[in-house]
Amino acid sequence: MGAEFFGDVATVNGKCWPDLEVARGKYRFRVFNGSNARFYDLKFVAGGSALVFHQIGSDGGLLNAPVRLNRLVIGPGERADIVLDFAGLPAGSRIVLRNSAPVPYPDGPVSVRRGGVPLPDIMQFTVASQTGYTVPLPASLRPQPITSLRDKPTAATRSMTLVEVVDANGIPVMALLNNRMFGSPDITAVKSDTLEQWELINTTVDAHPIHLHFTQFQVLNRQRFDAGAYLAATGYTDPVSGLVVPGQGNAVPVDPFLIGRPKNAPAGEQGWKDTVVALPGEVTRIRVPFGAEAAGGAPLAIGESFKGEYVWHCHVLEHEDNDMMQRYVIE
Ligand SMILES: [Cu+2]
Repeated sequence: MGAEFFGDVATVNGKCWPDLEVARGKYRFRVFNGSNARFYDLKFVAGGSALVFHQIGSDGGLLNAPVRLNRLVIGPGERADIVLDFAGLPAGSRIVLRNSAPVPYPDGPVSVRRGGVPLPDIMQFTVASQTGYTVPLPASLRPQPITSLRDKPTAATRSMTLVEVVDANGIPVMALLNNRMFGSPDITAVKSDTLEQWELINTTVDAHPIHLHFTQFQVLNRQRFDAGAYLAATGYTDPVSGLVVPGQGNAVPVDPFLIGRPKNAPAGEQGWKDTVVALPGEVTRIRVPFGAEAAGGAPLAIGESFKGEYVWHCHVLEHEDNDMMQRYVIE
């Protein structure tokens, strides 16, 4: 796959290190990570401390209620709507949007070849003297709460693996879903208007923001597992070299390899998502509706049902292009 490219400058709306003058009030920022490979761990730093802000939306719309945060981790392709209140800051205050995410995320460089430079400063806000929008945030953000898919019946639970292919020198050459190349005819078929649980089993050392086309899903939980033992059980690896052979073997259920207990998705992920970060050595469980009627008629983020081919892929550009993208078909 070659190493991911990590640039040494970030742009915000096309500008390098911009400064935004703000009134003393609330601002809604629609944050989208459009970087090819870089994750961000963001804080709004004023006078050495991180400001509290509220997340009000995820990829697919508003959350049920504002979520109080002082940092936001966002992977490529993910979105978050946040509200930051500058009302309590004196005119002339400067707030720097700072990033502390190691790259590759989450553990940083494993070799010079895979190194990424840190990118601590993203942009600045300067507080002006005039008063801005000071109306309090509503306690609830939706007329009806989001339909929880947690206890809805599922038509299938699928083991979906994230796999890295390295050469004999340990240099990454490819990343794959279910150990299949993009052109493989061996794709997942789902039934229209059904709910499925996909278990994103990340056997690699990197985090992957996994994006499904067509639908908006919910993140159920994450749980650690023994990646080495799991990989051995899939038949993905050559028994002599120990290297993953693309196209070989099949995903198996991760249950016998689980470690510890599942962790529920954090509050900022308790909304509609179409991109979810699958951390290394973890299974990330998502509940995916494949059509508007997938939860017995309860309202979903998607309002239509379609059949045909869609794709799911990692949102790290160097991964999806080489070759971490698969078709799936809704029948
Ligand atoms: Cu990836």
